[in-house]
Amino acid sequence: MIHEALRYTLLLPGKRLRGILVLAACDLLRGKRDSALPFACAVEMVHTSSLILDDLPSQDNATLRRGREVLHKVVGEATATLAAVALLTRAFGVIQGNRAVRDKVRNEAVEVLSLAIGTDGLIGGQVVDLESTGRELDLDGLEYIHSHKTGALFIAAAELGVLAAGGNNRDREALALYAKNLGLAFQITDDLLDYSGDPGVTGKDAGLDREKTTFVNLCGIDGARQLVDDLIDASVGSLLPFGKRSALLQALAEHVRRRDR
Ligand code: GRG
Repeated sequence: MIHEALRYTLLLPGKRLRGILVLAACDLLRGKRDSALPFACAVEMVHTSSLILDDLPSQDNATLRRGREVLHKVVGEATATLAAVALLTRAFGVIQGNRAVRDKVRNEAVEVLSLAIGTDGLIGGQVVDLESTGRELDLDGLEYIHSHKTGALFIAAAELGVLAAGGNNRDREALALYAKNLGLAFQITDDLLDYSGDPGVTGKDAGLDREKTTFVNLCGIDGARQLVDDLIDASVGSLLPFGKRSALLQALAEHVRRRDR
């Protein structure tokens, strides 16, 4: 039962964007796919863990995820919570099991991922988000929440790709900036889809954010679209030093600009 619960949300068709980001960042720097794959899997496990927790009645109280009933509706809240913790824990085992990279790289990967999840990352963003429900937020407050809740894992994904490839600090800074802007743009498109997306296409509830401040109700649809454009342009701008090799990461950013799921 617990293993079925672990597999349920993880193996439903998510977009795997964060995992793809790990692999694409590693490819860009001519790293080996085998070095990056375990890191990509770990990032997707962490992401799935966060989705399961986020969907719980005590948090977003969602009903639909990846086109199916949320995990806690299938196995109950207790088992869903344990599945999320198990996925999170196992993600670090998968990083440590990556024998294609040196010890130093594995250790750094653990540090990057744990910081991204922690109180200065996903958890920090989620706490402020929960505390802000029903309260007015300004653009800075909203950006704080989403650069932590969503952006932190995008940045970690890019950094893990750089680590897997043995990239230098300049590569790491450029790709972290790419991922920071991409993550925020992704979140704004998420708000746009919550407002006007089709659950049959997105695979998740629409209108869950109605009680919250979102980029759409703060900036309007056109304002939110403009922000997405600016952020995507900025993220693509960070790829300039890499020339043609960055085609895949550019395409990923363009996909986020136009996505409908
Ligand atoms: C302990 C890992 C952990 C987290 C605890 C619950 C929580 C803190 C944070 C919530 C983070 C969260 C769910 C942010 C929302 C990010 C977001 C836009 C998710 C949707 O991502 P998609 O559309 O989903 O990429 P798919 O299903 O395609 O993977």
